Amino acid sequence: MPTASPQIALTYFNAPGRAESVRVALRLAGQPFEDRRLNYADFGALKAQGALPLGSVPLLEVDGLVLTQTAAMLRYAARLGGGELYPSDPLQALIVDSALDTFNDTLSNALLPSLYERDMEKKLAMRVDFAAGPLARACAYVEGLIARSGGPFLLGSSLSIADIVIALQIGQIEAGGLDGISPSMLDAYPHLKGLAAAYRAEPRIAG
Ligand SMILES: N[C@@H](CCC(=O)N[C@@H](CS)C(=O)NCC(=O)O)C(=O)O
Repeated sequence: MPTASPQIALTYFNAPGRAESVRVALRLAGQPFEDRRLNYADFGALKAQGALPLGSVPLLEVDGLVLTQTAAMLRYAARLGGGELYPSDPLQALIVDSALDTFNDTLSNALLPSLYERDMEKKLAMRVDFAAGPLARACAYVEGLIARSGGPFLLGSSLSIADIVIALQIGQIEAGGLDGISPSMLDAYPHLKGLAAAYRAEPRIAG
């Protein structure tokens, strides 16, 4: 049975990747957690031992129970923090989940093969396809959702778990962190750039 103050450990690579949003959401919830960071050898060893239920990370261990799926972890962190980061209204929650899955699931999975590609020429060719296809579609879709609310965040003035995921990924592109993806491609998406800027300026993030 869960306790009032759960013992939590988050396991991921020593990188932002999929886990950074969960780290941020747990911090915003005021929830202490052990931040377990793996190198590739550690990851391989855990996988070989069968310690990763789906063969992947992040993992969230709550009072000894090992769970997977980033989006579920984010919703859990939001509930631990009193629900501020996840709306109770069904339609608002649907919008948050839809944008969250678009960036955390669809986009991350589409990017993954090029992250693993070692041949730079092939990697850059994959990135051209990624930018023109999944990235452009995801950006246009979420741009429209932010425009609908008036921004700066997905639902307007209040930060949600989807904003954390989107802002971290847009921030990576703005910083030139993805080979072959020019930060200037974001000029077509002023609301996404505005969301990332508002996230960085948010006192709970910036402070
Ligand atoms: N649906 C899962 C996907 C997790 C996932 O694909 N994790 C990647 C790292 S970002 C991984 O562990 N890849 C290594 C592998 O599959 O061998 C989630 O959202 O947490």
